[in-house]
Amino acid sequence: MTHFCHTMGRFGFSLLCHLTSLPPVITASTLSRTWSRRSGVLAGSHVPCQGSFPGQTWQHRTVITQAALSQHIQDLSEPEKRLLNKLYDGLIHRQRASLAESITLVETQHPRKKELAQVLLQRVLAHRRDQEKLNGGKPVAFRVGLSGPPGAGKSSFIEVVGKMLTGRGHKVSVLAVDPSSCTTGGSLMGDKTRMTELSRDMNAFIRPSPTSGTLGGVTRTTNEAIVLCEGAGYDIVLVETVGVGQSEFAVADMVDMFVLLIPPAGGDELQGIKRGIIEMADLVVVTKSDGDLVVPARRIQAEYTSALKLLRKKSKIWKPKVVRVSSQTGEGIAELWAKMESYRDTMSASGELQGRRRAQQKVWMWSLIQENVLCHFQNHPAVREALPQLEGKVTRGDISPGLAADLLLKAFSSSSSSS
Ligand SMILES: Nc1nc2c(ncn2[C@@H]2O[C@H](COP(=O)(O)OP(=O)(O)O)[C@@H](O)[C@H]2O)c(=O)[nH]1
Ligand SMILES: [Mg+2]
Repeated sequence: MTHFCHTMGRFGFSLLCHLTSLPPVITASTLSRTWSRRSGVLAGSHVPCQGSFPGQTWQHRTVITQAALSQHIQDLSEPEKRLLNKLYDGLIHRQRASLAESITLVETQHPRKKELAQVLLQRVLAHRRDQEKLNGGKPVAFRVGLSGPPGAGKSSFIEVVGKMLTGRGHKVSVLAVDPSSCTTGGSLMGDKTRMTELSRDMNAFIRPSPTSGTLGGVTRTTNEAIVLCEGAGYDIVLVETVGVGQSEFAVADMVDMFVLLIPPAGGDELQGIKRGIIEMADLVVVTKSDGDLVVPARRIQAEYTSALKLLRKKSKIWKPKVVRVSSQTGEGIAELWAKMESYRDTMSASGELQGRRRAQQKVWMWSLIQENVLCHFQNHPAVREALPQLEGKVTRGDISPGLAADLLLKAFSSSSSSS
């Protein structure tokens, strides 16, 4: 176990190391067992072993959480404590600089700073729980994901909606998840340019995703940035993502409402929109419904309205709608927001929204575990040693990929549990 924690050297596993003196917890062998159920781990949401804590009571779990955190805090040096206090105080007193600095902390790749970020997040989460209690148990912020092909008009839409909302007294934060940033350094979306007014608004906070790292890393930090924005008093959190790769599915798993924006363009441009993502949408918005584009916008609206009727429903009580707006003329924007509020109120009153959030917490935890475990697996000495030869055999067709994977997992789990 010591070896496991040591080689891991990443957040999560050092926390687990702190926990090892407190039974019962997830151990390396539990994780290895989880790993051996390969298909589940790779399938993400269908992970068979849910890492439950057998025999635990609620109080027991609370004790463990507190013990883990206090153990963590004991390890903090004086300057680290001062830094965390400064960030936390600044954050809950709604200082933008503290929010920006806190997000930088959660985005770091530095192992120690990652741990500090988790301590800060725990404190902010506790603060948010208190706020929710004061709010009668209801969420303090509304999280909305906005996705669509490049050029669909997402940023222009956020600029107009954002300004309308700050004008009504809301505090709006905008987080951008840019999957292209992982490979190209951020070409698709690195534009604050369409949000010129919003970026000058003192009641708005705009933050692009970091320009390096894996999609898993970027989505982790987005999830954590949402918590920080809420802690800093932003009651509306908009998450913009380009409909490329898996990022839109990741965003759909971190928001209360997922909105798909579609431009009034012809077949080719819409080909890239995946059926799966239309199923995830709680609302479809046809953008740029102005001037010559009104006619094609109406046609697309009709097409999507009939397409939605054939798709699997995501919610028991909410029927996804297709609306038309123009960020240029402002037409349909206020009505659209009214629909989004009605969604929030309906889903919240039925408890479905809270249920979705609970499920998302679990998805989030598992994506962290996957990110960490995969990294550990790839860096494991036994795996590194066996990998080149087995990869060669698989590509030559000497052995099946399934057998190679089993052999690698065996090498990994046997040396993990013996260490
Ligand atoms: N006619 C019209 N053009 C728009 C509208 N909204 C955005 N655009 C244009 O569409 C292009 C892409 O907009 P942008 O907001 O950057 O799209 P994003 O890539 O989805 O964020 C820009 O040239 C905008 O000026 C609109 O409501 N009407
Ligand atoms: Mg954009």
